[in-house]
Amino acid sequence: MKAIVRDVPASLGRALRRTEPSSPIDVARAARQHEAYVEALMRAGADVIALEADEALPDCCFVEDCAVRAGGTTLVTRPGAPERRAEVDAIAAVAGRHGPVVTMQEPATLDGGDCLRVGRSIYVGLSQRTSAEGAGVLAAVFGPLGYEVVTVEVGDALHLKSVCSALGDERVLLAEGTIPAAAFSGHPVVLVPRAEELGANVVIVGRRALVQARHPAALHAVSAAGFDAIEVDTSELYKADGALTCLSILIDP
Ligand code: CIR
Repeated sequence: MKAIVRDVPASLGRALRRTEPSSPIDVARAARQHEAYVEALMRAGADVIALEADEALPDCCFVEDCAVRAGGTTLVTRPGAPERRAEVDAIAAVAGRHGPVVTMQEPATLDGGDCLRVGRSIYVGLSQRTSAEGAGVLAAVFGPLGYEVVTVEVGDALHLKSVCSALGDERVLLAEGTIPAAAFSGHPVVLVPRAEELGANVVIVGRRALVQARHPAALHAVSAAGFDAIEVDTSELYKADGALTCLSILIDP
């Protein structure tokens, strides 16, 4: 498996965020945490493709929002935040070397953080970033490839995957009290306490799972599901609302 990542820009302090963090983003620490994340991906067996940061794009390390990948095809998104739209160019260039690429056109908007693929299902969150038109494009691209696209109301969260992630090809790891488990019809849901909301976002690479450090319920859940956990601390990036999945785009062969 390959993983696209993008370095942390020195301008990260100007990244979008929903609330001001209690202390300012320490960009050097964020960059070290990002390096450790990339090392964890490699340790899990991913072949990492690292892109340089673009200082004009303070959110550029949150690559997940720029593309959705399934069945060998990449949908390059039109991110919901206008400030982030130029991030997709660098991602589209790399994706083009790994199979067909479809580019989303206006007025549709969609962030990859709103797309949760579990086996042959893709759940798409309708959020402040992802529009019904964006979800429609997702269905038009991946439906014919054999994926069932199901919309989910995201509620208060920034993205669907701010509160959940795929625990392999069958299960969903979900923070309790956020999205109703019934939204993931047909897929068993494993709950973590609301206090571990960030821990519900894990990255699975083969039999390994990257898990947010200091989230014991999430750690237990991934281990009980049979994955070898690798703990990663991205607390500094979380000050800009980034979780673990948002720092990479996984490319299955
Ligand atoms: C944003 O607000 O767009 C970024 N600061 C954070 C994006 C996080 N993306 C993700 O979880 N997929």
